[in-house]
Amino acid sequence: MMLKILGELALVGAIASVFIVAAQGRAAERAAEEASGRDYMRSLDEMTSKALNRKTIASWNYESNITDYNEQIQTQVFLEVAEEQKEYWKETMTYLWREFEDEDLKRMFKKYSQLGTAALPEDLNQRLIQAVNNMQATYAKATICDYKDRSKCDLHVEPDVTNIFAESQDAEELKYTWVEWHKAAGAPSRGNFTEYVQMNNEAAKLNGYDTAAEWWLSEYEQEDSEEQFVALWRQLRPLYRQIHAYVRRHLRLQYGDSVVPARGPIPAHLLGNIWAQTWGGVEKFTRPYPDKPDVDVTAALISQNYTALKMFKTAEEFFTSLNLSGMPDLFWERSIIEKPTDGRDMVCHASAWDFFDSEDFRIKQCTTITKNFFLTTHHEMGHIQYYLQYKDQPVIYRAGANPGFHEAVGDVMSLSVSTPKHLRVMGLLEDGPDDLESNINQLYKMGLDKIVFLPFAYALDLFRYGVFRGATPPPHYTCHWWQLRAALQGVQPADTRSEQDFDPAAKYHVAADVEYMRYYISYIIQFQFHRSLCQLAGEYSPGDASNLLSNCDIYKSTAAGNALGKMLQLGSSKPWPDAMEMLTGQRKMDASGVLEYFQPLHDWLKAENERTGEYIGWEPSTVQFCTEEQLSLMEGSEFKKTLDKLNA
Ligand code: X8Z
Ligand code: ZN
Repeated sequence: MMLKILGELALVGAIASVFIVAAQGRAAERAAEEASGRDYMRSLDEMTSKALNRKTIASWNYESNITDYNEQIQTQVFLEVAEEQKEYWKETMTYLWREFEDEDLKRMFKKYSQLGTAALPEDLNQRLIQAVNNMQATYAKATICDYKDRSKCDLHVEPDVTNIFAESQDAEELKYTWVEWHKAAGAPSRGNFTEYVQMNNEAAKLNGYDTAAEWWLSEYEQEDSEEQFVALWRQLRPLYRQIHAYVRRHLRLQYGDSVVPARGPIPAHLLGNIWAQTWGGVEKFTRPYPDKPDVDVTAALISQNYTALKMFKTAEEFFTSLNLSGMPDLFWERSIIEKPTDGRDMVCHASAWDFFDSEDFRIKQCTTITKNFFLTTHHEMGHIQYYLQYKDQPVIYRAGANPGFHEAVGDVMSLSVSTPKHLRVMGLLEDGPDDLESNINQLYKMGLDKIVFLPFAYALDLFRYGVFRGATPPPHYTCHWWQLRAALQGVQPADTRSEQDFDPAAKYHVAADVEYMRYYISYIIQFQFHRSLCQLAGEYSPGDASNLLSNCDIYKSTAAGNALGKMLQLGSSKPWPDAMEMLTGQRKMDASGVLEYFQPLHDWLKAENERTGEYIGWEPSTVQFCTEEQLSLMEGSEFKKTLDKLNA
């Protein structure tokens, strides 16, 4: 008996060791595969760096000088690089990377397993490139005639249309300019946009997504991103409705009841910006306390002989004061910081470029000497700062923790730069009272930039999600676009619209295929970042009423700069909640930063709107943008469900 047991035990032992040996063999195989994956990843990343460098050079050459030749070269380079990437991708997919132990290596493989638009067959990729180039060129070249001098027909969006909207208070001139700009820049791109949507959706499918909407959303790495976006909007809406009602009342006083209906959406041409995305242009005649000294930074910049270069150097100094990086020599050599005067066509919309060689970083911007461009310069330099901080990461990680993070860096600087405290340090603002009324004026000014932007940004990409998903087909573009803008922003078009128009493409990011939810996210998380940086700088402690968040200036705080730099260095190597937690201790996007910042203004607006009896919210638009037929088709549709969710 004993012998039998011993014999059985020996047998079990023998079988076990066979298993162990086999398992050890597999583990060794896996380790070898993982090691080879690691080597492969190094060469893939090097190839990608060269490929992205080639593409970026070709794009820069085209966008800074729009000619047929430069377009042809750009298309050719894009197609060649796509073929190269396709070949690499096939090899990438032979690795069993999902079984790798090294989480970081897995993350890189996962990112590389998405081929992007290179997944398209060459002919479709070419159609996609062509459609975007056509829209981009239409936008960049669009010109309109002057309202007063109709023989002067070379007005571009930058600086001409922008200036008219910032300065004119002639409702007829504004309406005319609004209509003409949308005619010149929007309508001609309708067909190209439809083509772009089809090709982009094809690419999305080849990358494993239902539509390009899910593809764009994947950048936020969360299952429930869309629910988060709508929840954030519900938190912000009460504040928005107060500032909306307040501004509408003042516009009514300025332009009369017949131009601005008492309970209606605000006509979009009266808000000081061609897209009604920020409303700083109406600040001068809507200020809460008009008798308090005006804070006119544009006038100070001009009188102090600021140039584009001086604005850039000033912005750079803010970053270096935080112990962050200065701009490298190549940046100063190769950036374009003013509109060229040689008559060439160029994409003027400000942008910051990473050439993926860890050396070449540039900004392209048609700077004029205004407060807005002073802040935009900080915004763009924030992108370059991010590039510089993560330049030693593998190429696949040289991106923001999510797209909103990238947009937030420079804006965080601007939040400090815009404070009266900082402007005084800079000599851009004279000494003035530091009382409650001046403070409300200041917060109001910020609100016209920050609060009112949120529903604009949100509407823009809800529109494109709907188009990508087929809920908004081409015959309903205009109707749905204005339904969304009316629902979210409470604005209405300057004049009747029809499906002959295509107003979304009169906005740069639609014409240029730039995802826009990033700005919605940025305008929320930048206040979370600002709050944390201000605490690190010893400039703010929550609950201390004598130290408002809106008065904090992090200038010269190396504690703040070092903390921000650490987060930026991660690039996209970790999921964004990890990056956010490093700086803020929070793992969620959260509107409480915005709400805390604007609390005194919110209270003031509520009291003021109550005092004047202003209606809060808005009734349906009186300007027509949908036909009866379109409205009846909308009942019970997917699009209607989106609208209902927003209004809930
Ligand atoms: O496009 C920009 C930047 C370049 S990333 C100038 N912004 C958005 C816009 O102009 O619509 C910055 C704020 C919103
Ligand atoms: Zn940006």
